[in-house]
Amino acid sequence: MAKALHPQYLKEQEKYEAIINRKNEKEDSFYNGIYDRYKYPVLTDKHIPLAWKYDLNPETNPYFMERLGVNAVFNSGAIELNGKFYLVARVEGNDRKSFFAVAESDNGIDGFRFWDYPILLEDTCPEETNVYDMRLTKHEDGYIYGVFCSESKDTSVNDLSAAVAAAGIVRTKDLKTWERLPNLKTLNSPQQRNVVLHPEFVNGKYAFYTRPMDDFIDTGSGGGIGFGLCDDITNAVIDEEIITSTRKYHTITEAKNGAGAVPIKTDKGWLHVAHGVRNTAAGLRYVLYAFATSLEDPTKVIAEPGGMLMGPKGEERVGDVSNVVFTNGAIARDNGEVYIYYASSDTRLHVATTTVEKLTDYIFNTPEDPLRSVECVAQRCDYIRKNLAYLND
Ligand code: M1P
Repeated sequence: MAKALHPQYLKEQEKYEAIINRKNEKEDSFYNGIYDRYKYPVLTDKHIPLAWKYDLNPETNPYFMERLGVNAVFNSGAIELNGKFYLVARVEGNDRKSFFAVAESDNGIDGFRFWDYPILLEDTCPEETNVYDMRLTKHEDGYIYGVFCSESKDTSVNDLSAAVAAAGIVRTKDLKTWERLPNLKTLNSPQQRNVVLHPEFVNGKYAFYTRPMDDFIDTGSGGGIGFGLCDDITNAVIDEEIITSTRKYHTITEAKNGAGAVPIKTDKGWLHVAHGVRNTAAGLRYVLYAFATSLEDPTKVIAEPGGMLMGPKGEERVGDVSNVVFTNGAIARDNGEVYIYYASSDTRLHVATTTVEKLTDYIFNTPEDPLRSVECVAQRCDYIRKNLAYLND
């Protein structure tokens, strides 16, 4: 017998299919030679299947009301498996709780469709209130690891908003069955966010990029992106964190920074796309920046261009947390293409495409930040002088 369906369901379902099937295209008006931006976001709240939000039975939902609304879809881990592109997105319900869900596409720039169900993590942490920002690492041990922020209420202080951030760890082989491992322990850092698992063993150990923090929002004495080793991923403990990319005064990383996508291995070094945060009168501003670390010693930064790789543009500037671009996932394909998935203003997810060759050129041949205006002007004048001489030659 045919099911009774609300007429509005049919209209909304049509709109949903139109969003999923919308072709994306490069944004012509944008050019910097480093990467391409795209006209449409790849994931938004409109990509959420109707069955996640509405009771579809007209008898129990005669007005076809959203019962479990979704507010935003943003920071996503990314991975390519068997030629398909997968995102493990941060989906935030109207209730402010985030969760993870897998979206799949054939080409990585459009057509992302969520699987039927979001990921239901094993409930191993009774104090955990919120989870978000999963980084997906295809590790040489054969597992795909998801490292994410596991947030709990801080009950040690008399402040309703006080929270503690830790790094949660799960692993899978197929993105369908997930095994939860104990949270990472960093003996010298009270809080952790933006933790990324390195894809290879280092000195025979699991290696994590960390972000030592004294507090839930402020990194305090945390000097930048850390790096630590642990023997056993099923009981991951890091006793020493070495700072790799440091925070610097009057730069895009002054307030804090954090590892983003899993680093990309090249002949010249590991390429990192991370985020930097500075304070402004309008609040924190988050941008992306890039650097490279040595193949022999992944803690050693060997190239770090000055300034940002990407900042929020146009509509990207506005959202639930405005003036933010953030990445926790990129896909580097065997053919050299790189897909950087970045969210804007904690509201929606976009893609920017480039190649390993271009990213390497950008990282190794873009000048460093001289850190003082007078030296920055001298740097720019030197550029202009060379260019004018070249043009007038
Ligand atoms: O709101 C901007 C971002 O804030 C956090 O990043 P960080 O730990 O560097 O401050 C994260 O919670 C991230 O999810 C969010 O996009």
